[in-house]
Amino acid sequence: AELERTFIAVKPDGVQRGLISEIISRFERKGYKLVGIKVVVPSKEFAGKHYHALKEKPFFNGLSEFLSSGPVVAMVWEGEGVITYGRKLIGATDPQKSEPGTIRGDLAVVVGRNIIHGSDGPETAKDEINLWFKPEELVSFTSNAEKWIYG
Ligand code: YYY
Ligand code: MG
Repeated sequence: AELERTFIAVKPDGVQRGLISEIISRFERKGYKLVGIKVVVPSKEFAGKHYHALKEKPFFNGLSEFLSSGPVVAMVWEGEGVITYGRKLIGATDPQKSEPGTIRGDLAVVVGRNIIHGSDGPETAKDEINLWFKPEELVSFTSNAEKWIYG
């Protein structure tokens, strides 16, 4: 299996609502591998760095405030196609437009409280993983299930 990695975070609303295990299980059951995880309360400045691409948007300040309002579960998931397929598992940005069966479609109602973040491409995945994790906080291992997931 190819070493593609993406950054996934359960936002403060998902943590407060008790949805950490629900979100982890959707990635885990799919066959993706968890290679890094921690619980952090990001500062507003750090949240702004994470969302730097959106700094001109009218919702940027509220978004940075929200991400820094409580514990976030920061994760790195690995597997074939995990960046693109991870976004499919998550669903559209606005939960009103997310398909049923997706995380946001099943578990969220409004765009400002959409419970989960996922990197949107290879470059952002690399940048976000580097922003949130030190190299030594990530593991590399072969899971015994891989031969059954990938053949
Ligand atoms: O990658 P994704 O989270 O699906 O959406 P982005 O366009 O990157 O926006 C990041 C974040 O900003 C989104 O998850 C909710 C919030 N947001 C908002 O509050 N209002 C909008 N109109 C658009 C996005
Ligand atoms: Mg995004």
